[in-house]
Amino acid sequence: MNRFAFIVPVYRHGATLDKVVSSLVKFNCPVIVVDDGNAEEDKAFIRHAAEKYSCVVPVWRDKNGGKGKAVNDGVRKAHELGVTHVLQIDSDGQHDISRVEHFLELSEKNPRALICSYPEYDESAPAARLKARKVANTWLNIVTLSNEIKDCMIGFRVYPLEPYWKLLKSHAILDSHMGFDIDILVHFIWKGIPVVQSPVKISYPKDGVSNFRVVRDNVHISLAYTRLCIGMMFRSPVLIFRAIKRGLRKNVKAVVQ
Ligand SMILES: Nc1nc2c(ncn2[C@@H]2O[C@H](COP(=O)(O)OP(=O)(O)OP(=O)(O)O)[C@@H](O)[C@H]2O)c(=O)[nH]1
Ligand SMILES: [Mg+2]
Repeated sequence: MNRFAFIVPVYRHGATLDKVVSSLVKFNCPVIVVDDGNAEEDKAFIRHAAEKYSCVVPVWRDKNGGKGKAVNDGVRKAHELGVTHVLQIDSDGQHDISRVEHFLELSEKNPRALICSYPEYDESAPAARLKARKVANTWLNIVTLSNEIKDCMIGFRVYPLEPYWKLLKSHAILDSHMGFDIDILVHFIWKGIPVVQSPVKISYPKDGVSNFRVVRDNVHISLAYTRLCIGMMFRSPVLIFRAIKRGLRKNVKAVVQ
């Protein structure tokens, strides 16, 4: 049996935190809420959640460091708590929380795997964000030499803790901001961790707060992919070998059918 915790990083999303946490309480798992150096107003929402729900474990970061640093601090806390798997969910309430149960079940069935969501957008999604995502996903195919992963940037995922912890201990360079979700996914794939994918609906509420900064975050994503391209070159023999194996498996399946 997996032992789960949730990790909810928070930056300027205090107002939507209660909605997210209140839907997670029924799973009877620790909900690690990471304050990423918020202003007092948002810190107060986190304090309030910790008082209201006994499952909330707050983690306080002095300064804002970016989603990557916040999630990694959440993983350190999860390790202290002795859990085996963490489900990371954003605090802005954009992810369809009704999918949590299904993702936990997928993780129970595939304990070694990273359970990775891919977004199903409605008409509220900004067109520029969708285009940027397509570009980022193309680069994912390049640095993994595979076209099997549908999305590289979504936050809604269940990570097995052991490989995540090893990655942190190995001091692998992981982006602190918007490149983080890409970086961590690619490192898991390079390590040969199986990835199970399932969709999650994403909505952009009209009054929603986005921390996305076009220049800063695109620079972070570009730098992350530059590093990953270099990493891919060193790993290319293994990645090519895996790609050939995958191709052969597909051919065998085609013959059997
Ligand atoms: N962007 C960002 N998010 C942070 C930071 N620290 C913690 N977070 C949390 O990380 C999650 C993702 O942040 P969002 O700003 O929603 O990023 P996103 O969902 O990729 O971008 P949008 O498509 O604009 O919503 C949220 O729960 C944030 O509160 C930070 O410094 N920057
Ligand atoms: Mg968001």
